[in-house]
Amino acid sequence: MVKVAIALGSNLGDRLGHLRAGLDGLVELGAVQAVSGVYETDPVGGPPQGRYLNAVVVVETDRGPLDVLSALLEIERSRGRERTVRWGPRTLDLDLIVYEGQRVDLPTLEVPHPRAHERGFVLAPLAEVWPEAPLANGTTALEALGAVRTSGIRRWHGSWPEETPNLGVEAARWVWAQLALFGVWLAIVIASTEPISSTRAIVGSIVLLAGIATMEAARRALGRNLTPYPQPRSGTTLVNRGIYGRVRHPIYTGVVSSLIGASILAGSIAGVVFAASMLVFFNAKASVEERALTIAVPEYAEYLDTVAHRFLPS
Ligand code: A4P
Ligand code: MG
Repeated sequence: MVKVAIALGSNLGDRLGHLRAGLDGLVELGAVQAVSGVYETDPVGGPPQGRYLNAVVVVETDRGPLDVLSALLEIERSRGRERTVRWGPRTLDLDLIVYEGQRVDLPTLEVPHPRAHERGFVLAPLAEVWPEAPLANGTTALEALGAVRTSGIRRWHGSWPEETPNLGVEAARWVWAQLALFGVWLAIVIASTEPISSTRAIVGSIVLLAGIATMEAARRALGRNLTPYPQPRSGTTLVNRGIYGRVRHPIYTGVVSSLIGASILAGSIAGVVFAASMLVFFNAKASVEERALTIAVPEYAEYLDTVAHRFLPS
């Protein structure tokens, strides 16, 4: 039995579904020894394309290297893999990274993989499950990982073969940070409140009510999908109806509008400025949320193209 490392990658369609199907196929090769966590990685090389999900699986097999390669190509084909552009987007890519104790240098197969030691998206998951894996440049996976850039690589929590990848403790940190910002806003408003004119009272009331109405419309459309965390609930479905057909994050629009309205009513200019600047925070939170949603609900990728704006319709 020989230990082999196989790298999995997908950036088209149901990325997680493709990785899971890849793993199911690899079980046929022998005994699965280890499965890395799932990593979301910025694309390297090729044309502009979406982010990848990458992982590495270690298998003990009695098959030869060429036999392993043909099994990998067969699994890729079963997931509708098409080769049109070099390093282009793909439903499923399976690369043989290491075949323990053997080097192969053929036109159809090079092992260890000739570029693995330069690529963070292979090294991060490989070092997790097989840090001593011997690479083409003579280093181990862990050594090579120390020498490459790892920005643009995010490890998701959870065991991806069974669970939806999640943000771990980061999800709760976003909610705590949001509560802290609400507290700061309130303290600012209390410290800077001034009497206001009747015109300002009307404007403030309109902005506050518009904010509340927006939040309510969003709450109704979301139903049981509603959560304060940037991590979707399990079983979340795509909501693209109602207000979600106009903007992707109407609750944040509603929150900020309500806080601005309340600040106007309190006569706090500083409160208005602080509430408006909270959009920077909500923009960052929405970006993490969208990454989590695109993994959990693959159709969200298309929704991102269809509904172009996060907070305000154009
Ligand atoms: N082939 C030769 N050696 C191998 C090997 N060790 N494993 C031959 C698998 N195949 C190997 O494969 C073309 C031919 O390479 C196969 O028919 C086989 O006979 P391919 O799958 O069309 O090529 P590829 O995988 O696109 O290219 P390459 O160069 O093996 O992969 P790279 O360099 O890893 O680039 N960015 C992110 N973030 N994540 C990714 O997963 N992947 C690539 C592919 C580019 N950018 C990426 C990712
Ligand atoms: Mg490949």
